[in-house]
Amino acid sequence: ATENAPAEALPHSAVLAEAIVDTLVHRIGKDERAAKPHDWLSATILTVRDQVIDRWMASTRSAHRQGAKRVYYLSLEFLIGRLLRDTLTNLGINGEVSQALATLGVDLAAIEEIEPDAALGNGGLGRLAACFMESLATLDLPAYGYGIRYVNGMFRQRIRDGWQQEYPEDWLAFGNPWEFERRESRYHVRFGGEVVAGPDGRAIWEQAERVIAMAVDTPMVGYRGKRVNTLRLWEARAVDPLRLDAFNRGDHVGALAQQTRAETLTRVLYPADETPAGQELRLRQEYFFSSASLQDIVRRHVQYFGDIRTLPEKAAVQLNDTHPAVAVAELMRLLLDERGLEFNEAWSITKRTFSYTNHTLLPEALESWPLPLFERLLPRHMQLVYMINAQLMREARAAQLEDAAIAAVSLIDERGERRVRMANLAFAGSHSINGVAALHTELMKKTVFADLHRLYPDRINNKTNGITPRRWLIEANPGLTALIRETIGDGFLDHAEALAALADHAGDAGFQERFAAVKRANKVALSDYIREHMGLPLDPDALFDVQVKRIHEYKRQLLNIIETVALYDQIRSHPERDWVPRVKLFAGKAAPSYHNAKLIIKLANDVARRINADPAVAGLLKIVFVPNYNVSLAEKIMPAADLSEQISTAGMEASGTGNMKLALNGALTIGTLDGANVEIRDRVGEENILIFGLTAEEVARTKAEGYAPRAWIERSPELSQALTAIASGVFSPDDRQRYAALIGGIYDYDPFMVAADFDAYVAAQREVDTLWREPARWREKAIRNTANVGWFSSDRTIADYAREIWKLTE
Ligand code: 26R
Repeated sequence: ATENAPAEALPHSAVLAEAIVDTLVHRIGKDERAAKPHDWLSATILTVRDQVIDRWMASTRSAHRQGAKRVYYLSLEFLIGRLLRDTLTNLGINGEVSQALATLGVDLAAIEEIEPDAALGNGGLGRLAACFMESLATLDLPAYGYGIRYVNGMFRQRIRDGWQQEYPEDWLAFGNPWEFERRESRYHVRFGGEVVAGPDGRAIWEQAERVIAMAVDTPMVGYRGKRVNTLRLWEARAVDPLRLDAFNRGDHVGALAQQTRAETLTRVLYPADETPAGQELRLRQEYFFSSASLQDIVRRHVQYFGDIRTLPEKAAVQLNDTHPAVAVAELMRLLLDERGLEFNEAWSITKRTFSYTNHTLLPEALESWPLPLFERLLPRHMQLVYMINAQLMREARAAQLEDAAIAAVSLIDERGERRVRMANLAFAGSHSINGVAALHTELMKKTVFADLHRLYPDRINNKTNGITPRRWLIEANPGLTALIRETIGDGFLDHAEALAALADHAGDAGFQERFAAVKRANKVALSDYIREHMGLPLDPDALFDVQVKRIHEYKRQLLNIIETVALYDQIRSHPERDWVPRVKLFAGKAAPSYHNAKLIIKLANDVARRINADPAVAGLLKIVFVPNYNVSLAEKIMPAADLSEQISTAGMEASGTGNMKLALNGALTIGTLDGANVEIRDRVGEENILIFGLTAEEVARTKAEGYAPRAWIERSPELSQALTAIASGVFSPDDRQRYAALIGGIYDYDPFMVAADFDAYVAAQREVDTLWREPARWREKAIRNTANVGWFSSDRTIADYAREIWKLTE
């Protein structure tokens, strides 16, 4: 009956319902009765996607028409998560789609929940790239993200007997309805071979192995659907997928060898953060996507603007850490060898085009490649690195740097086995080098980049990280969003800093009640999830104390676990005291090769097993390690947290972004003066955050003066007892030696200053208890956290990049 009615006469949801069924039938090939949940998911995504495409093409056309400068964000990682809810929110069609599906007997929330996460990243750096893509579109800035389409993203973590086990994450198993293969956008990427001199003296790179990079595009929708940008991920394909001669000889495997080798390139994400992979495949991945991206950028520029020399006016290429740093040498190659420019002009174009973000100061995370490997894989780039280095050395001499400083700025590390330093290459080839929080940027100037900073004092600048409030407030916490809208209106939806108006209500008892009710509902929802998935019941009225992030020694999950053991001891010894019921929640993945990180996971689980089963603390203390932390799980945890653990050794966490997500959702932070915690304190006010421990300067000084952890341990009975208990096997009766070395390391080395900070941490935790017993005070502080962290919106971060680095806006 509706068939001939004009579309306008129908409610939107009815039109949508028809469109979804039409998609289901004609593009998926199923009818309503045969459709499985995944078919409904695909049909819904494809239908929604249709609404995105017009805006997407309009966005591309308008950038072209205006001759706009474009941003290119090169990142080996994009930790996107799910896209359906995000897209519905940003298009403002959540309600309609939900209604449309309801008329078809389908629950939107249920199909949202089966969308796999696009987990093409490890942690902070990859998630930042995803938040940036969303904010770039929201701010209506023309931008492309460039990366790799890993067939297997971040591994799936299972906990078996308390140990982490890794399984491949098959996010493409049901296909990926968001993406578009661009079969026409292909480039050759070369490896190996040799460089010979051409007749005109130009370098010719020949006899190289070739691989094809094919573009696969995903639309990135901004809030209010203003703009749709492109995330372009490269897939590796063989030049000759099938060697028919070999096949016909009966060598069926050999005939496909090239295809297999090519596919290996974009098969898996390296699951290590902070410790460099070091293998050849990693360097191949880096060059593969850098080369394809730069070829694409140069092609687009020349096609639109005709002259390669205007590239820096029309393209800003941001390097997300050093992972794409080889792009500096690749652009030089394209300019010299393919466009015929002279070195000086090419070098000037390169420096004006690139900028580089540093995300870590940990020495072990600074990438460098053995020179023989680099030379064998990229012989032409090796020459270019030497040419760039010669120029750099001349400038260093001219600036009268002493020999030690010259050795430090060199692109080649000459100490021991010679290596190419990717951070120095990225620095030398960029006009801007930024840190990700104020403290981190200052430390960059004083430590790793001290000498490069002396040589080029105008380059280092700060851009404090941010998070997108769409995913991390509006979508993750609809209850809080609704409450805020009722209270201060809708302004904060478009300008996160308008959340500040909430502060006027922080002391209002009625508002506090409602704020607390939202938090409680979120805690019930998380408890339901944990009961369903782990069989563990939690008390939603307990204090939810969460530490969720990659497992790493510098992040000090161990400090938290040791404090938990000490607390357990205290509760048992003083059962008459007024203990605050707590749930200590941990989640996070360890790099598969990171022994101590995996042992810390096992310890958390061993401690949980013992404590959760002890009637002496029942109702007072529960420990839970939630498996497989990812973006979707974070969306459930952030809104349900009361206390946010940000307890890294001062000076080691570049920024942190989970700290921002938790504060935005009304958790109080217990933390060190590290990374962006410093700026969070500045904004929420000292009285609304619990800061403890050594400062970065004090850490450095204590170490310089000969830190002796054993002495600190002996002075702290609580710490001694907890360490002894763990080391002697109280929590590991099946293997009493399990933690002997881990704990022994704290006595003898303790590079992460667990012993030095322990007592201060315990004191801060007892202050948390005191506050919690006064709900009005706690709630007021929680509200002030939400009110005061709008500045940490990635919209603000991106606006700063756009103005100060990319020069897109005034
Ligand atoms: C070299 C290679 C193995 C590698 C090293 C480090 C691969 C990945 C990483 C991840 C690092 C650089 C990372 O994620 N850093 C985090 O970046 C976040 C976003 O800026 C910060 O908030 C966070 O503090 C920092 O650890």
